[in-house]
Amino acid sequence: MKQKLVLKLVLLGDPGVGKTSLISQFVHARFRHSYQLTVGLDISSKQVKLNDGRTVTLSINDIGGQARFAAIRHMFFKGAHLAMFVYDVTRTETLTNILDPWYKELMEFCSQPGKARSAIQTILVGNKSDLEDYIMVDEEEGLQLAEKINANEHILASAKENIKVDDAFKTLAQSFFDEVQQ
Ligand code: G3D
Ligand code: MG
Repeated sequence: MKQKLVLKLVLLGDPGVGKTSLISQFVHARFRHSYQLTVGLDISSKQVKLNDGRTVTLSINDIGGQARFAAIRHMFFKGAHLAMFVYDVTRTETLTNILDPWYKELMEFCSQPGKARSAIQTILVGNKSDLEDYIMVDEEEGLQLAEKINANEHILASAKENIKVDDAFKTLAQSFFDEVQQ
C-alpha cells in the first residue's frame, strides 16, 4: 500500500488579513462575507497534486484570535512543514508585522533544541489584491520582505475573487519537495 503524504501547514499573520478566507476559498471554493473570529485552532485538509503527479494532503491549521496564548502557539507550530505568512495589501502595518512578531516567533520556536529550522518551507502572500484602489503596499516591498525571511515566493492573491489562491497553496507544497530533493 502506498504511504499517504501529509504535510502540516500553518497560516500566520495579523487578524483580518484574510487567513480564514484563503483557506475557505482553497478548501471549499467559497468566500463568505462575514466571518467569526477563529476561536482556538481550526484544522482542515485538502489534497494537492505535485508537479510529478504525486498527491499530497495538506493539513491546514488556522490559529485565529487565540494566538496570544503561548500554549496554543506551541501546539500550532509543532510539527509544521509549511508556513504561509499572510498580509493585507491595503494595510502596511500587516506587512511590517510579518517580520516581527510572526516570523520572529516561528524562528524562535524552530530554534528550540531538536527543531530543524530548515525543514519549514515558507511563502509570503499579500491578500486582498482585488481592492485595487486601496493598495498601500508596493510589490517591491513585499518582495524585499520575502527575501528577508527567506520565503520561497511572494504571491499577490485575493481570497474574495479567487485569484492565485490555489497557486499559493500548491507552490508552498511543491517547495517542500523541491527542497528535499536537492
Ligand atoms: P483572518 O482569518 O486573517 O482574521 P478573515 O481574516 O478571513 O476573517 O477576513 C477578514 C476580513 O477581510 C473579512 O471581512 C473578509 O471578508 C475580508 N477579506 C478576506 N479576504 C479578502 C479579499 O481577498 N478581498 C477582500 N476585499 N476582502 C477580503 P469582514 O467584513 O467579514 O470582516
Ligand atoms: Mg481567521
